[in-house]
Amino acid sequence: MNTWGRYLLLSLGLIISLHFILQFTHEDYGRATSLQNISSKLGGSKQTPNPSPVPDAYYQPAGKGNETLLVDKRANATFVILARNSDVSGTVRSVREIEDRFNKNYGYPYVFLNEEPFSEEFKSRVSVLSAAPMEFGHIPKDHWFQPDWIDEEKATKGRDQMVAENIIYGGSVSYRNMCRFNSGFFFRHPLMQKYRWYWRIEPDVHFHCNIEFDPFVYMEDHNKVYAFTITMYEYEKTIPTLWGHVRDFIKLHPEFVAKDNAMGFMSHDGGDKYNLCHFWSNFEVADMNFWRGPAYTAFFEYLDSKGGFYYERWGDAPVHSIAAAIFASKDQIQFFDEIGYEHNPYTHCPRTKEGWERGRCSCDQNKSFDYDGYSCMSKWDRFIAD
Ligand SMILES: Nc1nc2c(ncn2[C@@H]2O[C@H](COP(=O)(O)OP(=O)(O)OP(=O)(O)O)[C@@H](O)[C@H]2O)c(=O)[nH]1
Ligand SMILES: [Mg+2]
Repeated sequence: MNTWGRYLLLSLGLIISLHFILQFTHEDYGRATSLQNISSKLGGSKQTPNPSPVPDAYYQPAGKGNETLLVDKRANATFVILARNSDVSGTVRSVREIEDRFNKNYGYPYVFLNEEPFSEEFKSRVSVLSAAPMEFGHIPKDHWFQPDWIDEEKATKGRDQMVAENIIYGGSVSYRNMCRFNSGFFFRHPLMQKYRWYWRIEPDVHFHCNIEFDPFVYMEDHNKVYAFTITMYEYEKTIPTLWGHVRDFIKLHPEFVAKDNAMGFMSHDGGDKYNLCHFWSNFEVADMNFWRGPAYTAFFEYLDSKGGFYYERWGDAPVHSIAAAIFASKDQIQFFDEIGYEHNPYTHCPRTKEGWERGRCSCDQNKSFDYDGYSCMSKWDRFIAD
C-alpha cells in the first residue's frame, strides 16, 4: 500500500474510533447519529396511522351520518398556567393561540399561578384576550420553596456538580422549586380545588391545529387519566436515583400497581431498568383525581422524602409519567395525535394527511418530532400495538 493509502486508512480508523467514543460518552451525539434518527431524516418516516383517533361524534359543528353528537357535553375543567410576571408576553402569545385554535368555541376557564403576586400589567394583558373566566392565584410558600429539612450542603454539592457537567438548569434552585410544585402541588392549590380536569399550558408554546373536539369530554367518556402529545428520553444525569426509589415504592405498595399498566413502555426488563422514556409535561391534559388519589399521594410523598427534587434535579415530567405508567392502565393514557403542539425546540404535527388537513395545521409534518431519534414515540406505538 502506498503512503497515501496508509494515511487514508489511518484517518478513517481515527474517525471511526472517535465516533464510537462519542457515542458512548455523549448521549445527545449518540442519539443524533443513531441509525433510526438518520433514516428518519432521510425521509424514512412513512405515514403512521393515528393509533387512537378521536371519533367524529366528538367534533363540532357536526359529526357525520347518524352518529350521536357529543359536542354539547362539558367537563369540569380548567387551563392552568404557571408563570412569572416576566413571562407575560409569552403567556399572552400562548393564550391567544389556544383561544383561536380551541377555546373560543368552549370558554373553559383559566387559572394562572405564581409564587409572587401577579402584576396589574400581567393580569390586564392576559384578561383582555378572552371572555372566559380567569383567576390569578398566589402559591403558598410551603408549596413552592425548598423545605427546611433538605440538607443544603448536600443540595449545593449536587447543583455544583451539575453546573460542572453543563446540565441545563443544573445550578437553578427556582427550576427545582418549579418541578417539585408541578409534581406534587399545583392540583392542591385552592383555585384548582373546584376542578377535576386540567390542561397545562406554558408561555410561548404553539398550537398548530384547530381543535374542534373537547379533549376533556373525550377523556372523561373514555375513562382516560393522562394525555400527551410528545414523548422523549429524559436526561439521565438529572434523575440518577429516581428509578431505584420507584422500584422501592412498588415493593412497599404493590397494591397501587394497576393491572395492564404501561410499565412495559418504560422498562424492557419488567421494571429493573428505566429506559428514560417519559411524556413531555409542558403539555398535559389530565384528571386531577388521579394526582389527588391514594396511589399518587403516597408516591409523591415517598419521592419527596428522598430529597431528589433538590439533591438531583427530578423533573415533573418523569415523575408524572412514571406514575401514569404504573398506577393507571395503559389504555387510560391517551396520545392526542390531532393536537399539533410546539414547545421549543420540538413540535408534534398530526401524522396523517387527513388529520393535518382537518385541523388546518400550520406545522410541517416532515418536521414532526414523533420519529426523531430522541423521541420515544415509536416505542409507544409498538407498546400499545402489542
Ligand atoms: N412563577 C414561576 N413560574 C416559573 C418559574 N420557573 C418556571 N416557571 C414556569 O414553569 C413552567 C416551566 O418552566 P420553563 O422555564 O418553561 O421550563 P422548561 O419547559 O423545562 O424549560 P424551557 O426549555 O426553558 O422552556 C413555565 O410555565 C414557566 O413559566 C418560577 O420561578 N416562578
Ligand atoms: Mg418551557
